[in-house]
Amino acid sequence: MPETSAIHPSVARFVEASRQGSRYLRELERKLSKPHVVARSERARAVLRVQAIALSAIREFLDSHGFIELLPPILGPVTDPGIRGAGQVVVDYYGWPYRVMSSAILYKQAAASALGRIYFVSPNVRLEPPEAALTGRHLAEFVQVDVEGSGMSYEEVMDLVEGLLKHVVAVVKGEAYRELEILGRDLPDCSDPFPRLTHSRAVSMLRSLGVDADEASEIPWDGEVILSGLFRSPFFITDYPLGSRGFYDREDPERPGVLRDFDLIYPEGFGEAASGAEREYEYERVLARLKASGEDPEEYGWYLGMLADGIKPTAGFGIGVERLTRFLCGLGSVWEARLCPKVPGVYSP
Ligand code: ASN
Repeated sequence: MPETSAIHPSVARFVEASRQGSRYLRELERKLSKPHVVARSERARAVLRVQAIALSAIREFLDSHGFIELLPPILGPVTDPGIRGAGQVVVDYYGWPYRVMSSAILYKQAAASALGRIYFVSPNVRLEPPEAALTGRHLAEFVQVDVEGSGMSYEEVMDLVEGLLKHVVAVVKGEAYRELEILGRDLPDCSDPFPRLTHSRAVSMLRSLGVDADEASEIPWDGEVILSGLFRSPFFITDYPLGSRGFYDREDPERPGVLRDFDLIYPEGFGEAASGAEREYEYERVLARLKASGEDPEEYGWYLGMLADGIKPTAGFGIGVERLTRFLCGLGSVWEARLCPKVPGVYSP
């Protein structure tokens, strides 16, 4: 285990409180039933102001790097299945079963192939399992800034998201110092290059701490918090194993079984910030990956049709806005980063 001082006290307090399980959740449900009261507090107003400043810093950064903002898709015949077991929301769209976007990944590939560098500020819905309410970092409804560029490598995308986060932290430190003071948040220094470690290195680090982690799978949620607590600055985990992520993360042609992808992780126990990758874009390869991940290619008609026509290779990432807010403000749980949060399994307006 890391020294406890490396985990931010508010994360440690949340972990402690959430041990009460359903008692904690009932208490939360009571609180969330009155959003007008919660939002009146000085603390909530400071959090939402930091979020607004961060969001405009993100737009400023991406716009100045040649990305154009597109309006996000909300509904579609199919959506991202690579969401770690979370359920999708199906609505009746004139008799067709349509999905509420769990992520805009399929549309990002279409858009970046045609337009070059694009982003969506994209609302996503994922019916996470109820136990995700106790991780402090899951909401059933959240917003991610979903970025994609054609012809980019995943190394270039990591440089981009690193630059973006550094910019946001600098702007927030400069423009929101009063809010950070109200929140008692002393943001860690993010100016040094972010360390990059491979997935297999991350797994061996966890194992050496006695934490169960598997070479063939994603890093488990609790393992990620522990790893995150070992670092003083954000860091990347790269090169996830084939089968552990969405079918669209590109397999390295020279290293079969290894994906050209990454997660960006916040320090101090705050966990995942962003995930990204180079994409599979060739029809045959995508078809094979879809099938291997248990998806029905029939459902991906427009997408496979697009790939059969041919698209450019693209790469990108998505950064969660509520998780970013949680990190910037030093919040115990991500629910504080929304006016009316949808915490998995918790009834709320
Ligand atoms: N936005 C992520 C990405 O670009 C995908 C996701 O949200 N599942 O890789």
